[in-house]
Amino acid sequence: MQRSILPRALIMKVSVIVPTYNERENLEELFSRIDKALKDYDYEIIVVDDDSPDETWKKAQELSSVYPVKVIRRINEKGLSSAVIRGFKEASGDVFVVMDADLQHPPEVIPELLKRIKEGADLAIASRYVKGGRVENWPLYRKLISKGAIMIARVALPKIRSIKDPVSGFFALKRNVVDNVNLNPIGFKILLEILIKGRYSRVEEVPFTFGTRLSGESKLKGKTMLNYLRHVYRLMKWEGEIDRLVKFSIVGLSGVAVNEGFLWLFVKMGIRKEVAVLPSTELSVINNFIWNDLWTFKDLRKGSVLRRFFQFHIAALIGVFAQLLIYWALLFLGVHYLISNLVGIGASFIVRYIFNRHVTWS
Ligand SMILES: Nc1nc2c(ncn2[C@@H]2O[C@H](COP(=O)(O)OP(=O)(O)OP(=O)(O)O)[C@@H](O)[C@H]2O)c(=O)[nH]1
Ligand SMILES: [Mg+2]
Repeated sequence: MQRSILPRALIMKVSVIVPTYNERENLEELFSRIDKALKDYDYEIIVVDDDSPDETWKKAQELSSVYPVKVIRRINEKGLSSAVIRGFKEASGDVFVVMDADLQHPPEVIPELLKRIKEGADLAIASRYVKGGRVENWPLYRKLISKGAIMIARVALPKIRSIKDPVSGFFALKRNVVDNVNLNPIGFKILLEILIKGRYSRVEEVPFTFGTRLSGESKLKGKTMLNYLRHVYRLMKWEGEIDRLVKFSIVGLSGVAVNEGFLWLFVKMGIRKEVAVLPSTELSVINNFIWNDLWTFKDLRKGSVLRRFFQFHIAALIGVFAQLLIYWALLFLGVHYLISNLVGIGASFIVRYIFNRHVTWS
């Protein structure tokens, strides 16, 4: 349908937000391809440039005589996420699209993202990791780092565990997902921030091929994994997941006390030490289950308590296996047995927490 014959109010306006830093060479092709892709839409492009030395902002201003481009030149601020957040503030559309300037995000995918939004999604992610999506020309190590980073986020933040590419830089969203939401500009994965703090109910992923950079240089290469982990940690805190971990640890410690106490009691009662450890351990598991169910995960109780009780035992068993595996492996590598055991206990704690958080109280 031609936009000219539709009443304006019926057409959704799209704001394409493009953060840039030294992307002068890419703008012309980027704008022309966006323009083609969005020929059926009322749209604007918001370029947020951090005073690029190659004068990207100037080039964008020049091109604004040909395309509907609004240029924000930030002088004293830097950072990808804060640039996107600034773009949200400047945008006048009902739907926002966020994408890179270097054509690794093909503009031809935008109509599919918008289609999903029109069909009811609040957020549509162009995804490298759903069926049909892929990354071009990445060496194995970069793929592994990317996948590993995503896995960490999905495990640490259960809210987004079903999303395959929660760190994509290419996505579309309804304006109200982020309207009046206080997004933190520190992390550079703005989508992660939106997925945790935004207001939405339906998210969809659209496959796309993440291409090779057309021109210019990568800016994020030097950014460390540590930065990313800090971001995930902050979001865990925000979600209350850190509080949960702390509660789970306290309950675990109470379990140690229960275990030791009953072991002492049973031995005093004349039960053989080799045997007394079994009921005392089971009593500590029961103790831990009760407190975790009533306290740590009280907001996540669903269905039958027996099912949870059973799954909690499975978690405990997996924990024991993990502990022994690590213990024996480290012993084999020549590590001191007490250190080996400590690392094993740590591993057991982590697997038990993950299993319980994602299965028992999911
Ligand atoms: N405004 C602004 N834009 C930035 C900043 N850092 C990166 N960008 C832009 O954000 C987008 C993504 O950055 P890239 O360097 O392409 O990151 P990448 O795609 O992970 O890395 P490559 O695969 O090497 O390209 C590009 O459009 C950059 O120009 C920044 O500090 N401020
Ligand atoms: Mg890039």
